[in-house]
Amino acid sequence: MTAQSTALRHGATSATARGQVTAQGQVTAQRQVTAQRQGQRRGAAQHACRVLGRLTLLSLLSAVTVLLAACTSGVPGTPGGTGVPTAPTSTEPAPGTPSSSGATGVPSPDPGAQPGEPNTGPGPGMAAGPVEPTGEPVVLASGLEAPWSILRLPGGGTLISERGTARVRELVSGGLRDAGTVPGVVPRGEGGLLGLAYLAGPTAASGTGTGASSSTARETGSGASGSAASVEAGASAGPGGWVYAYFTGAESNQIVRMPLTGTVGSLALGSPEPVLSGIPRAGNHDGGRIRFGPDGMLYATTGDAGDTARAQDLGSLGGKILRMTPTGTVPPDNPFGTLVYSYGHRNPQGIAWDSRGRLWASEFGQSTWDELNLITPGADYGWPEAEGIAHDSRYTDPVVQWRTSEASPSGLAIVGDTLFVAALRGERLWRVDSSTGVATAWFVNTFGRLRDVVAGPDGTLWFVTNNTDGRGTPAPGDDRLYSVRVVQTSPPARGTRVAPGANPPPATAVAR
Ligand SMILES: [Ca+2]
Repeated sequence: MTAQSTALRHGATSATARGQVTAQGQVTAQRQVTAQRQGQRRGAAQHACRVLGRLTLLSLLSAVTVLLAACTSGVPGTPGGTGVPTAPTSTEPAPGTPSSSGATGVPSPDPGAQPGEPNTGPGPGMAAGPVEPTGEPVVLASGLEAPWSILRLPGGGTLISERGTARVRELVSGGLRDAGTVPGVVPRGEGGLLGLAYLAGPTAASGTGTGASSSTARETGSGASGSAASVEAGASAGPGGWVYAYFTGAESNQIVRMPLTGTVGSLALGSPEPVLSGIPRAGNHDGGRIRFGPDGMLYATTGDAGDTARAQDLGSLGGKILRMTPTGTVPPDNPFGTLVYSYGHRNPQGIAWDSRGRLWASEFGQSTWDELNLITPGADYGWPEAEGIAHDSRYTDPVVQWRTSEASPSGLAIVGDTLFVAALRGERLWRVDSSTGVATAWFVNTFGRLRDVVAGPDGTLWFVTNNTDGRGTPAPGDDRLYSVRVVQTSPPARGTRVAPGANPPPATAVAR
């Protein structure tokens, strides 16, 4: 909405400017004709002043002095003093002036940020504003084994991680193929190959760019959106860049990155290089979502790995949201001078930014409340002292909380400014209006456990089931990747609208 209205304002300003240019051009032409007729090369102001001067000589001598004095204040030779009436000064805000619309009263951690990934923001042809699913989801792929993360590449192509097999599958026409297997993955419990992220930029292995060493990506990597153009320009040679993976290794949870080689339809992964290790691992609470922010930094959600004290320990990488450079170093503006961006988390597994650059995260609660949090740097989200909304000034409360039986929220996507949360135990897709905090449930008990959700192409939303992870009841062909269309929500039904077709009526979550 803000971007659109800003664009409209700029468009109107440009139109006004063009009108001024046209008017000035006409006046200039008239002036030239007059000058030719008189055989003189002088400006319109001079001419006008002379005419006025002649008139006054024939009539009122006392008025002559006043009029000529006024004319001489704008004679040719003075910069800008052409005698053409000056257009009124525009009262429109300058480009880049923030709009006051859409405010929720929550400060932005990065007001100057722009949406960073291709799967944020409304799809092509879709107006800004709240959106919701419409129609029946269609199957894009089946036969996945405990899929965990859907990664849509900016220039086309989709990769999906499998938790237990450590494979990265590529979505191709008619099914799936293997793009590679991440070495060193030691699956156990909730651990295994988890989140994927993408960074455009030159790598030694991909052969893109100028063939610079892999460390060059540190300087050139500026987030997915900033590099999308270079990806498209090199589409014939393949997307190149890096695929990042968060996985459970023998000793710890870790993040590596692998050069992405090949072209869409035959993508492959090169040898991994380490980005970060030492994140506590366990059978449960391994976090695992990674994503590049609009600031070009890599964010990772980590769990407490079964030791609740880690969440409040600023010296531990567990129970945190981490922020790092593309090579895993500490950005100079992190709140504690470490990789810790926020703390007091139990097991966050979803992360996404809205159009204002605000970071949202989904989090598994213990036994009472699951959470959707708005993340600000340095804030304490309460675990293990608080679960859900605590009204304790020491902790930042969630914006939305759900009963754990209705959620167990993993992947998080933002389309426009509408949030979608993939719920495992709740077996549904939660839709949250970021401006009101109202949550509605979709596809309840329809497709089983949902692990991840991302914005798809052309006004669609993609989500993947997670029925083969040992905790679900897989149907033949599970797990599946689905696509469903999203459309603008029709007011005033927002938040209470019932999905069409066979979808069960949505339930409203407890929202603050
Ligand atoms: Ca909390």
